[in-house]
Amino acid sequence: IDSKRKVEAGEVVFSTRRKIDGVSSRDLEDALYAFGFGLQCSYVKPFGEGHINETYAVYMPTEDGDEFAYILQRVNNNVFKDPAGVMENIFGVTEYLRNVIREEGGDPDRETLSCIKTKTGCTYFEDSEGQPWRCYNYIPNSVCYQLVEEPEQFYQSGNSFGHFLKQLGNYPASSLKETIPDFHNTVKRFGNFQRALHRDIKNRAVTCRGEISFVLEREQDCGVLVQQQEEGILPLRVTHNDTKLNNILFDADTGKGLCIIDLDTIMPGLAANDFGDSIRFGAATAEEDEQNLDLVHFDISLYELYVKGYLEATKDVLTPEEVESLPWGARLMTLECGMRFLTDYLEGDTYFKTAYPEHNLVRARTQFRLVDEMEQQFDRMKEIVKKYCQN
Ligand code: ADP
Ligand code: GN1
Ligand code: MG
Repeated sequence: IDSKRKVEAGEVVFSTRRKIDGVSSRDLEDALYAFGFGLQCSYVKPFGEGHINETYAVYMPTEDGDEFAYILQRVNNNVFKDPAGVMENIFGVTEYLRNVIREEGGDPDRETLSCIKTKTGCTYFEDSEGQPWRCYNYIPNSVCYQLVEEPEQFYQSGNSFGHFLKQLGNYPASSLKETIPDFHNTVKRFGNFQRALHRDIKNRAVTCRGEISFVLEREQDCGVLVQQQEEGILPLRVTHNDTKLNNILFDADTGKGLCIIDLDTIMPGLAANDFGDSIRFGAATAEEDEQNLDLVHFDISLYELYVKGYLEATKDVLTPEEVESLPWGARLMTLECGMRFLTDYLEGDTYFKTAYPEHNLVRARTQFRLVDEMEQQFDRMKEIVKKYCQN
């Protein structure tokens, strides 16, 4: 893509083929027109590091030059089968959050996403191939991290995700569509893994025997939180379900957590899973697809900072059972994610975007390394949670 070129009416913006159903430049262009930017926009470029959707930065001309003004996304409808339901959830939640933020004296335009409708008033645009596109205002003066750069950021992240849970405490959960059924049902995820292993359609099982055993040995663990939820010990709340560090924007000036983004998977779920998914991603010393496992560790001091931030925001609302479930959330979200990567590897990489054939296997390995280290430090993880509950 030539990111400096002005887009003329009817002109091809760029052509690039991506792994998941490459986006045609024509569809991207149609989407720009649908949201009303066709003629005005300066240029568009691919953006972000997500594994599922396609994200683009839309630049608009201003007196001082081109400005990053909108986020345009093509939603992966292989993963999200009901895009209208996804958008309904997001509109409902962000509208609700705007009121909560106003009551708190905050700025709703910066502290939650602002969705933009199409020129015809729809929540999303469907392109010629039936693929859904949606648009948000870009939140200016914000930063997003792939890896914790300063420990304080992880404290901020815990505090923001905790605050988010609290803000949505009274949201009518029953109005939410279950956009991906059984998304964090670790027992079902284990079942999917077993099926992929039995089918072994790509004959890849032979290349990952150690990783397969790692999962099979942990079948019992998969049921720990699911069972507590089914027995009514753990309540369902409105949860985010994809609480990676790169799904929160920080204020570029103050460094404080600013806005929770990537709301596609907002659904009823367990607090422990949101907590755990954050730990999985953010308390790791290397990126999710680091090939050198010597660099991949679970950093318990980062874990402690997250616990501190998270419990400061939530200890009044979580039940004692929920608080106790948090360390299990970390272990199980990490195991589940590794299992999902391994499943996708066995199935031939049909779900997550991959850049090379072993990409999903590499990702699974980092997750299992983290699980292993969490298991070894599990008592300490529980003590840390207790410590910040009492303060
Ligand atoms: P994905 O589902 O692909 O992860 P996200 O919605 O998380 O997509 O967006 C990808 C990236 O785009 C984010 O990590 C963040 O850097 C940036 N981003 C998304 N929405 C906004 C926004 N409204 N303002 C600023 N940056 C954003
Ligand atoms: C996907 O879209 P993205 O990159 O934020 C996935 C998460 C995984 C994550 C692993 C809808 O998130 O569940 O934890 O990759 N999202 C979906 O990095 O499956
Ligand atoms: Mg994201």
